[in-house]
Amino acid sequence: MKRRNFIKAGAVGLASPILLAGKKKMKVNKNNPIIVSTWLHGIPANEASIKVLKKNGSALDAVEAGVRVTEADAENQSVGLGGRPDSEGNVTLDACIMDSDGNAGSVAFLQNIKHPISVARKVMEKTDHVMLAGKGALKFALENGFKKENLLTEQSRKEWLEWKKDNTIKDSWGPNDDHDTITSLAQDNDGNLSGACTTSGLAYKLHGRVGDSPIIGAGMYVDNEVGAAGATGMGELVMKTCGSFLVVELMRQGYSAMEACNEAVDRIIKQEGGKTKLQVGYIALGKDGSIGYSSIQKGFQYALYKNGVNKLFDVKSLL
Ligand code: SD4
Repeated sequence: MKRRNFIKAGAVGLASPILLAGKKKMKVNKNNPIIVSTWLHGIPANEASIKVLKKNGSALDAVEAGVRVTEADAENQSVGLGGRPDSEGNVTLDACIMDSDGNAGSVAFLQNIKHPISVARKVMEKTDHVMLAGKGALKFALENGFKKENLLTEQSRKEWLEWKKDNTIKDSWGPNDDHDTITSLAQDNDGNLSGACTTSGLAYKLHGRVGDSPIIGAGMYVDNEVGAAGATGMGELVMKTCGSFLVVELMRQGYSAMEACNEAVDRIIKQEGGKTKLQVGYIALGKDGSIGYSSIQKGFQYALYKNGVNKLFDVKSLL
């Protein structure tokens, strides 16, 4: 392209309605705290977050307190303690957190620490890095006062041994219906947004596999001017479409929280050739207090705290 044409094309781009829409100032929801979290375990997580927000706490403290409840729940086999192990019997955890100033922290492939979300927060607050992984993340956690514990419960160990009897990685690795990562998004009294995401990832994954959940912009993303979004489901599909960033960016361009979630799910379906058996679900929380949610398959649920009520909702799937 000749330089003059290039400049002309650039000028047309700048004047496009999409970009102008992106400059629109959004109404800010204040003094009306909102929390939206994935799945049924979002209900007790929201309860813990509400306590923080009712005391005028920050959205950041709220989401951390919320997902810590899920991480500590040994009955929950998708997050923290009691999480299903990888194919070799190791519980490996992924988590990320992001605040209203655009700060972010994350840990990936972390073992033997019950609260990866709090390690992620420490990475955000105590280092110049965003992400620590594996042995380095564990070393950092131990140096910062976290205790090493066995996270493989008897129940999860038994199920893994059963799985090992008649499954090989090749024929069975992939999605199952029992993976329920928690992503939680909150807006505090000041209207500020934050988000947290934590998981043990796909059950019986290959040793070393990291999903979308610790990746800023994939598993979760916050832009305090516009909104926040988070994901659950098959992480590979979320990573390949930069899912949570996409949802927030679409909101910046003028899409509603709901339209943005639907478009991000639709993007995955298109990329998969129009049909897939895999599941991905998104939740979104707009700066104006609006809510969005969407999923590929039936079965996705989200827990919403708004106007003093904490309630579980079913999501109508796109496929
Ligand atoms: C992952 N996204 O590791 C996670 C799994 C998940 O609900 O979300 N399960 O791919």
